[in-house]
Amino acid sequence: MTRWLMILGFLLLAVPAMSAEKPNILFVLTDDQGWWDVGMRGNKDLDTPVLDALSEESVDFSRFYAAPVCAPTRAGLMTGRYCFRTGLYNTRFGGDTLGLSEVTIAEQLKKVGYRTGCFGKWHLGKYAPYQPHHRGFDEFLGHYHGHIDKYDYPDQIVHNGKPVEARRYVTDLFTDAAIEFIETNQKQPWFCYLPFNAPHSPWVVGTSHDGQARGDLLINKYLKRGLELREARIYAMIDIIDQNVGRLLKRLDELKLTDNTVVLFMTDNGGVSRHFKAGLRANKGSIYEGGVRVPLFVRWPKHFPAGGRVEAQCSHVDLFPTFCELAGVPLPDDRKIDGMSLLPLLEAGSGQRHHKYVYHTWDRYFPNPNDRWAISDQRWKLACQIRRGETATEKNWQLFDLDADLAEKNNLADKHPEIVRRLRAEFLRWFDDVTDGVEYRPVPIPVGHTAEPLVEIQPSWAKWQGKNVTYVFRGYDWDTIEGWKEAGEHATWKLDVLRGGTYEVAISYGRSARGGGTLRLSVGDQTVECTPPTTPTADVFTRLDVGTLVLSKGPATLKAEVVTAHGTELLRLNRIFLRRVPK
Ligand SMILES: [Ca+2]
Repeated sequence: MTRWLMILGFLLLAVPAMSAEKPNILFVLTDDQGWWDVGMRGNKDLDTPVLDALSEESVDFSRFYAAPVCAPTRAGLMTGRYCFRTGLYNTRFGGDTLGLSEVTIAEQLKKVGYRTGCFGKWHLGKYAPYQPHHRGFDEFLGHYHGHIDKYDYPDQIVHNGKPVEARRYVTDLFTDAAIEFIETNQKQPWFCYLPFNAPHSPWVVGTSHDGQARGDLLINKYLKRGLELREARIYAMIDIIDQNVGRLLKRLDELKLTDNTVVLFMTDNGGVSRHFKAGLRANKGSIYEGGVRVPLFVRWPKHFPAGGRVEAQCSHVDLFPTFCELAGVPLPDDRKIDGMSLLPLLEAGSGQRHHKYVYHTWDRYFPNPNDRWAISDQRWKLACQIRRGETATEKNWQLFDLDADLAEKNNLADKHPEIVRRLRAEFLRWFDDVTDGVEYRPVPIPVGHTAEPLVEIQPSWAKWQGKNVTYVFRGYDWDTIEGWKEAGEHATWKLDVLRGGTYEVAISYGRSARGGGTLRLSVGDQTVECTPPTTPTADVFTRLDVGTLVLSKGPATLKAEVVTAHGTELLRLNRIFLRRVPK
């Protein structure tokens, strides 16, 4: 009998506690909400009662770091690897595409029976097969790009690859979809990733007949507190996020899922609001604390101590291994995973040390180890950030004692040259490691994928050449290439033709009555030409069928070129459409 009890006891000990119940994971990520944009950080002018209460039930990370901008953080969240390892290096120009050899957290969790949903902003690839429903998510409702223009009745929403009309304010819409996903899948473990696109610009609250009243009330509430209009709009958007997190948590309670659901709240990079900064320096895009320090709090009742506080510096790349450990799925063993599971810190509800070093860098174009970078060893932070167009020297290096100088005001580099040398050497070692053997270039646009017979070729992926021709950023879907004035001015796109065949070619464009001319579109020796008619103004876009091109399988270059132009400009080119004609 004793022997059997011993064996039983051994068996109980041998089974990891986690395998008995795989917790659901609800991961709420917001966009451009700063470390200071929550009431719990001392922000008295912003109402986030739900987030404040959630943080008290959670383990709160006071030194949690994301990348300075959107897509790099998302690459790290999805893979547990710093973005440069994944080939992702930008937020636009096709450099915001997560390489297909990467393993996403959704793919990992599916291995052990999770249902996976993503509702919101993806920003890791626009085209099939880079879209989330091809990267491990059973369901995706949201948008692919870095931002959209219409937050109320949004027009750029796709559901598992299909465009849909959406009759809601976008934050309410994504929350509805997340709740429906949770209700549908409540009998099995699920991973619900909810990357809200708010409060990213444009700072739009309600504008529709049934949304404007709430928007006006919220904006007025914050204007009355003395905020400027821009700030009031951002706070109103955060207020709506808070209300929606409240709806989610209430539904978890009603479904009796709270005890078996790990809830995380995090933001994807530093904030853009300026009304209250909690003492942090700079904003989104910067390597100072205001650009990279973000809120993270994590709740799992009866497992993680409510009110816990972790002071150790941790990184967004840590969530991938944390989720894997929670779900009981081993990490991929064929690649370097930069993150380390946060589970020991979460279970303890405290901790002073985790990563020996965290690293920050961001350049608009390509990885650059010299001009905008920082490294911290928990106490000491070496930082360099210079204006664009300048070249950094050692004189630009600044050393801060984060324990004593949260605001990064007192440069101590001259006093501690040995710390400066150590941190700079470690940063360069890291940079060389994460960029080793990786080529940074826009991913060629896949054309002819079976899931996407119609491909929209967008301006931001182009290279353009000519005296006048230029790219104009207006929020991805409204971008143009304009200024086509002289014969030979052109733009090119790299394609990867997955299936050869005949493709119908159309363009979306605007053309002033004062402009006009002939545009040639070509792939290799295949060409079509068009003379776009005038549109009501150059900023009103219409669609024009141009003809067909026969494309061969493999890499190709699509070229748009001025044949003749007269007047102000040939056109403003907003899109090229390639649709594969079925055989
Ligand atoms: Ca962002």
